[in-house]
Order: sequence, then C-alpha cells, then structure tokens
Amino acid sequence: MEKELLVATHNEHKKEEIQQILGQYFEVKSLRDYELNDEIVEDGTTFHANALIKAKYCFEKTGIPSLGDDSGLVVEALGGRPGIHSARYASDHDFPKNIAKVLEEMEGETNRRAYFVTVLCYYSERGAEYFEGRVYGQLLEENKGHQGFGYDPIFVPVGYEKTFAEMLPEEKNAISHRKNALDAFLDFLQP
Ligand code: ITT
Repeated sequence: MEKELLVATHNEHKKEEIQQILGQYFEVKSLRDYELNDEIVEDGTTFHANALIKAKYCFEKTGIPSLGDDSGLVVEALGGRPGIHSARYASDHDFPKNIAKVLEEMEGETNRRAYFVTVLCYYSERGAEYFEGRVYGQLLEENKGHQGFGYDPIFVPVGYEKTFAEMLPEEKNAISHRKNALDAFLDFLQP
C-alpha cells in the first residue's frame, strides 16, 4: 500500500487530478476523507505563504504528509494583480465579474503579457518544500470559449491561438501551471 498524501482541498476534482499524476507514489486523500471541515484561513500575502498555511494545517491536524496549493493570474501591466486575490478580485468566485474587472483595468493597454502560477507546499516531518509551475500567455480583450473556469476565457498560452477555455480539459491539463508544479514535485519524489 502506498503512503498517504493529504491534499488541502475540498474540491474532489482537484483530488482526482492529483491522484492521476501522483498515483504511483501516494494514495491521495482530501480534507473530506479526514473530516476536516474547518475553513482554513488563507491570509498570507504571497502564494507561498498561502500554500504553506494549508499544508501545515493539514499536517498538524493529521500527521500525514500534506500538500497545499495556491494559484492565480499574474498580469504584468497590472503590477502582478489580481495575483493572490484572483478568486475574489471583484467578487468571491464570480468568474464573469472577476474577468470584467481585469478587462476594464486593461482597457487600452498594449502589454497583454500574463501568466498563471501554482505554488505547491509539501509539508512532512521534514518541514516545508515548495514547488512552482507557470504558464505564460497573453490576455485577450474579450471572452472566448466555455471550457475550464476562472480566467480561462481570456488567456491564450504562448504557442497557441486559442484560449484555455477553447481547449479540451486534457489539452489544458497537459500544459497548465498546475501540471508544471506537480511535475516539479514529481522530480523531487523521484529517487
Ligand atoms: P480552492 O482554494 O478552494 O482549492 P480556488 O478556486 O480558490 O479553490 P486556486 O487557488 O487554484 O483555487 O485558484 C485561485 C483563483 O485563480 C481561481 O479562483 C481562478 O480565478 C484563478 N485560477 C487558478 N487556476 C486557474 C486556471 O487553471 N484557469 C483559470 N483561472 C485559474
């Protein structure tokens, strides 16, 4: 039986995605599997701090090696916003409103460079280790596509002519920031 890994999410979809990638190393568990129902307060000021808060909370509650993650969209011309505020930029997990706010702030801006980032924190008996993944691209001036979530309809990754929201999940998941961060974690796990 593989070692357990507790992933600091209530999102079963995230758990499945991680299980698929890390399945040969870990049996992946979610907060729900451990009945950890408290809201974890993510009040860090960086992606790293928030990933640490989640992973450390889980490890301290259970003693099981834990993985916390924090992701967001970083826009060069906006000085890095929405950044750690991506999920609540205009309104909590209201993706159309959050996109509208970014597009409004980007009106007339010719530098459309942006990237998605994921920071993972692996917390075990040995303390915290961090892994980061990015995907670079350009922001459109309007929404295109209906797949995915968050800022996908306005983000075109480098080397493509369609948005993340116009890609099939497999296509996006093969090049995403989350995938790149998990690959970095895999490299670390490899003997
Ligand atoms: P949990 O913290 O509950 O896991 P979340 O939605 O807040 O869910 P993330 O930290 O992964 O999770 O992402 C924060 C926000 O960043 C998310 O709500 C989106 O607005 C944006 N984001 C992250 N990854 C994205 C992606 O692949 N495509 C589009 N937007 C993304």
